[in-house]
Amino acid sequence: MTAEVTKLIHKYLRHDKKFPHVWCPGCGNGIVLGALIRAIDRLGLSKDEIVLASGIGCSGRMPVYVDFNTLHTTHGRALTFATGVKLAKPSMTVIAIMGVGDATAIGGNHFIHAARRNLDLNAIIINNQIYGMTGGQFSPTTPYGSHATTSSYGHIEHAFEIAELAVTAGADFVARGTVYHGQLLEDLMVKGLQKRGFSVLEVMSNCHVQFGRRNDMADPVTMMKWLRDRAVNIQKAQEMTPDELKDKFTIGILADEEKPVYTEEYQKIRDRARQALER
Ligand SMILES: Cc1ncc(C[n+]2csc(CCOP(=O)(O)OP(=O)(O)O)c2C)c(N)n1
Repeated sequence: MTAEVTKLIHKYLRHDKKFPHVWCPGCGNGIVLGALIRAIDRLGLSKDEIVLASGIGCSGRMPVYVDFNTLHTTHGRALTFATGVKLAKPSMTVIAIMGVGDATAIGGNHFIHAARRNLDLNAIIINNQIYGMTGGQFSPTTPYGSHATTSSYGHIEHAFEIAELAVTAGADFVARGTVYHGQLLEDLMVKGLQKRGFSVLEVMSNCHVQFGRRNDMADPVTMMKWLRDRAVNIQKAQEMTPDELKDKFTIGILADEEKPVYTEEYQKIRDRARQALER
């Protein structure tokens, strides 16, 4: 381990209290956590300025391990808690880390409405194609035809494309990365954290234990190669035909807009209401 990594571990992780972690060996969640703390370190944000909120799931364990202000809440409700924190403490950098069930099944409505409102929040969604923690039930991103404990004869539903959904719902900043492309992931996190407004980062990740094992990719390397081979840079995708893009997904920045931010508009309303009462 390099001195730099050791420094980051001691600075940002609750390594002496909360480890060992619950994640399976080779889980992509560790890569997401690494990219997140490197991004925060690059931005020079103080640990006290950051709130990391989660729901329930393997990804939901992340706040347990980091030495920020942390909230480990109920399944599907990471964004609701994050919204409350941001409205009460607008100076905080508030990040919600979610699994696909958390963000797009039980929490799906919260997700699209947070995007529509353009709250100044950072949503990081770990898309591992499955419900990891509860044993591999299919999720809203399980690919058509693949296998899960609840679709053992092949999945007959079609998957959400989370980043595209976020763009359509109105998020100011939307990006997609993978756990294979580590440096890009870190750079996208830096950009998202710097952005005012709702920023969404979808991270294509590997759950080789619950998803890969049932789909001929039982080890992390095979799953990461599967992600690598399907990922297409968003600029390159513009020159490709729909046929060439079949079964691929784009990585990079999908949207970077500047709309009025809810948290700031809300403050203006409060000021106007106060002035009206004083008149
Ligand atoms: C209200 C409620 N419903 C269901 C559950 C059971 N449950 C816990 S985690 C989870 C899904 C986990 O999948 P995901 O959100 O994709 O996260 P992952 O574990 O894959 O990171 C479910 C259904 C729960 N804890 N609370």
